[in-house]
Amino acid sequence: MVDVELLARRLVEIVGPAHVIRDPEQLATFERDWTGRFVGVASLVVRPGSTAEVAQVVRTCAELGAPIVPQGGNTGLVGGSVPRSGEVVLHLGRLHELSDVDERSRQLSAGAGVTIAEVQERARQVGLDYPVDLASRDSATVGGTIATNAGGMYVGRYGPTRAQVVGLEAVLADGSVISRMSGLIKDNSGYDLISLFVGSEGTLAVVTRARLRLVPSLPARAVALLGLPSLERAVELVAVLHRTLPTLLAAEVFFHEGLELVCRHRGVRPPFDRPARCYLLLECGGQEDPAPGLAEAVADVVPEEWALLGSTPIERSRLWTYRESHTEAINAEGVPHKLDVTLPLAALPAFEQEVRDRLRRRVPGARPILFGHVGDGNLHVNVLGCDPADERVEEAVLTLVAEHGGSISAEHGIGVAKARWLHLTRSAADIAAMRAIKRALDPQGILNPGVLFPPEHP
Ligand code: 2HG
Ligand code: ZN
Repeated sequence: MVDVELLARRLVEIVGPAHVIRDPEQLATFERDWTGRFVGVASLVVRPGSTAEVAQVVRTCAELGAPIVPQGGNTGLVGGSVPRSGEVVLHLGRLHELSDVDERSRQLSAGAGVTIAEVQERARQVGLDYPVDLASRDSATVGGTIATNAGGMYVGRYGPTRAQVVGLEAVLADGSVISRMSGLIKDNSGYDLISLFVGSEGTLAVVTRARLRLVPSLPARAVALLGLPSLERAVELVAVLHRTLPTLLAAEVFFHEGLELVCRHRGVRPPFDRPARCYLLLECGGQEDPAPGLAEAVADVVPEEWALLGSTPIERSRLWTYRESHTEAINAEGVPHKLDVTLPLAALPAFEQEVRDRLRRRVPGARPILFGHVGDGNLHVNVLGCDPADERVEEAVLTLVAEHGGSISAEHGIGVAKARWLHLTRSAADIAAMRAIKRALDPQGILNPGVLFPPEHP
């Protein structure tokens, strides 16, 4: 048993009384995830203000055997950033330093608590951009997006978070600090710990700072929204457009049932006079206006009445709203099951049909709402209408993913939500190797227990 009184006293000595939270009312916001599906109890929340303080906090927790749940913007969707049963929540929000952009290397350094929107804004001041972009940009943090290897809208063009992280500072489970912040693009001196820690979901180390690669900004943008008869047609079109439209940055998909929800929730009119089965949103970017090229490419592939073009910022954001508002519109209806999965593109259309059938048959009342990043084969299968604890939903969806050769997590991570199903798309040898790494770096198992791996001896 952890002596919480002693732990709290020791942590107050490190960070000061203002940054150790124990009041139940204040704790509540740290104990619940954004969807409301994952709610737990924290013994306390500690908010260190520097890497040195994080190191001391982790060392103290290790000494007293107190498990830790690192937390950033708490926008994760797999329950990986909220406590389960009395852990210490290590909140990284005060690590808020953001460097100027080094224009020679096109890089900047950011503390774990800096938001993605703040990184983007700093980059844009000098004609660059941070290419990880997601609807939760104003709350999601550098540390959290690194822990989950977040993807977002522009992965097809720029890769996920892992591709942007050129340096990292992290605190290991014994309180030692690893700092590789020089931002060297070429550096083959031993194991690539940076890549290993990105996407490790707080189970191997606590990320405190990162060196991030920036890309030239593409200020001229254009968006098109197409109404299509099927996901199969969307997949075909995206394959063609990748060849013929070099300015293509994003290819997003949603369906009739999600659009209805969004229109109701946001009070907006549907984009077309008649509903389509599937909607494909395309975004192009360049130094010069990509709208004429996009319009021409679209005109070649869909009838005029099923295409809308947005070139002004207002028109573009109106079209993006249909896609970006899915998450909040779904949450406004109830607590969803969220299954972020990825499939080989050839299997995506069959999966989309079968997952609806399978859910209907196996989980009466299930209301699937699908959307995602079609260019990456990444669908977000959201399911309303079932008890949040009803794991038949996960079972039905994730086994189908495995049957089609996909992965049970594309960009949100495994968290606690999917740990039980890791074996579906990772072999026994693979899981044993991952467990060996976990044991080597965190022998006491204090970093984010319950996340990623199922219990070894259930
Ligand atoms: C998105 O693509 C995010 O909008 C959230 O990854 C997905 O809410 C979801 O399931
Ligand atoms: Zn997504």
